[in-house]
Amino acid sequence: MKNENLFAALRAAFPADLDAIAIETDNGLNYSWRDLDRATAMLANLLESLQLPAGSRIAVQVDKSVEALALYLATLRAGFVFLPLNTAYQSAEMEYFIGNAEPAVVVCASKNFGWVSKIAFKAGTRHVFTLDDDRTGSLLARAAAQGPGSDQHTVATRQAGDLAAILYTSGTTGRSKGAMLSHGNLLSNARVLKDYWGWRTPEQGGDVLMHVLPIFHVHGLFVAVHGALLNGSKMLWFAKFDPKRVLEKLQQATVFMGVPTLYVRLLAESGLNREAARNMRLFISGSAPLLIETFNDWTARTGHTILERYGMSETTMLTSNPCNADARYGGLSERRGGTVGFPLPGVSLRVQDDAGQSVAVGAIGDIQVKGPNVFTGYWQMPEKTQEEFTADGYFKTGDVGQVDADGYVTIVGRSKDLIISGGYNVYPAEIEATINTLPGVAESAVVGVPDADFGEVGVAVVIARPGARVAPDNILSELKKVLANFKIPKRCYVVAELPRNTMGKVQKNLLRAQYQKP
Ligand code: MLC
Ligand code: AMP
Repeated sequence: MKNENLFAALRAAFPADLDAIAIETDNGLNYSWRDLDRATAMLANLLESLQLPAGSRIAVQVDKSVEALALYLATLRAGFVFLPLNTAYQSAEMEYFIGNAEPAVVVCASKNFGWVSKIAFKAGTRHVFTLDDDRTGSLLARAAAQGPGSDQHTVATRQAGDLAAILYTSGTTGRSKGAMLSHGNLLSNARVLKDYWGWRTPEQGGDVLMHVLPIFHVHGLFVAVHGALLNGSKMLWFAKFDPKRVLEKLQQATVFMGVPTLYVRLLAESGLNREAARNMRLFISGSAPLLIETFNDWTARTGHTILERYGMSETTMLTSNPCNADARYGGLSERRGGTVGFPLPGVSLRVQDDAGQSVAVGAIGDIQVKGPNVFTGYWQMPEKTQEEFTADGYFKTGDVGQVDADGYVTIVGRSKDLIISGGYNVYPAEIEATINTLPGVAESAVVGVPDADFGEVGVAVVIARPGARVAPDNILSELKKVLANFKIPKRCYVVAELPRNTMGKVQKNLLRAQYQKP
């Protein structure tokens, strides 16, 4: 039987010289391709030795490190299902994810072992390991203790439809949903992007990816990592985004991927100029709207045109501005600011009105997509899955947009009530529900307002119960105790009433306009 395991394809793309450097870290460590092969083999052997049931989830909440990346690759290699979790998640959030996904293995930072293991064991998890960003922790100790031969491992055979990863995305109502992505979803998208973004072969001079994003979301984990590995390209690995460090090393890179906030922060550095970017081939932006000013300023300062693309956890990448001339669109090669480019090869994208009819060219409607990259459904939520697909199999993205006569897609808004802050999704419904449990609070509304750094940030507007005294600062400090830090509204107001329409629904557009400026 053909092995359609994503790791098998990534491993096959390793260069012939396994002693060449695959990853160079920000703190001066070099990992060869052989190191990656051995580390993933050892971790895959460890996972297999645990005698886990088929399809077991391996939930991981650890700081970014090459070993954390190896754990992801080892999970694929052994044929289990990877479940990455944002390091900002706090205990109530973790309790939900672990309770919902019922992972067989949980890996966490040793500083969090106490509370994470308590949650995990309560949820029936059999194994909890630790992994720290300084190459320590019980996971690596156990892997190292396996003895001779443990650095050899035959990649588990998996079919394209088998599950490779679950990514939790918050819901506009209710709790987060786990998007199930298969080996085929991830590999098909990685192959399309390798071609579409013109990753260079060694004969063409090769590429070097500067990797600065977290590895618990689609952008850093799939788009960036798969891109480099499938091309056998070296990565310059940064544990955290630091614009000064990026500029120091930029001349050693050819490809950079970031959310718009990273571009805004780099533009604030005087060292960003043509010279710093002279060896670069491609700057890619996504996960949130890139302002046209950022797009234009970048070109003026570096001489490079940012390539903006659009994707989601449920679908990985959907559209992209062209890297080279796109024969499907009359040979157009222009990267148009404010647009997210063309549907990627293999992706069908349509824009529909409320009646379920496709709209005219240039008209605005709901973006729906279909393709080999589109996820298989939400983990144990068949009804939610059904709700999000049309009868003819298109996924409803919740994004609102238009396609122009040349084929460029523009996202103009969202039908889902969602704030995207610095590339992270924040769901007002979740924040409002948490605020509403606080003493003295009658009701609340959270809206997104423009922000120069994060693109958009949350603002909370709260109504107190009759006779209760509620202080905005207290609300924010209470939220900090239970929610990931990036979800905390940047401002909070306590007011007498919320604007409502005739149906009694809060008019968030009015709140957005009113609280746009501090
Ligand atoms: C950090 N903070 C944020 C924030 N990140 N606030 C709002 N939005 C954010 N994104 C706040 C913290 O709460 C904290 O506040 C303070 O900033 C400092 O925290 P930090 O962790 O030191 O921040 P920093 O390192 O500066 O992080 C900023 C960032 C980071 C932009 C580098 O947010 C980031 O890496 N974003 C990328 C997210 C990403 O990879 N998205 C891809 C999703 S995939 P306080 O008050 O506690 O001090 C996807 C699909 C697709 O969407 O298409 O790609
Ligand atoms: P996530 O659920 O974290 O995967 O976020 C996916 C959402 O991010 C999409 O549905 C879009 O709303 C948004 N998004 C991703 N890329 C872009 C982009 N280039 N421009 C605007 N929005 C984007």
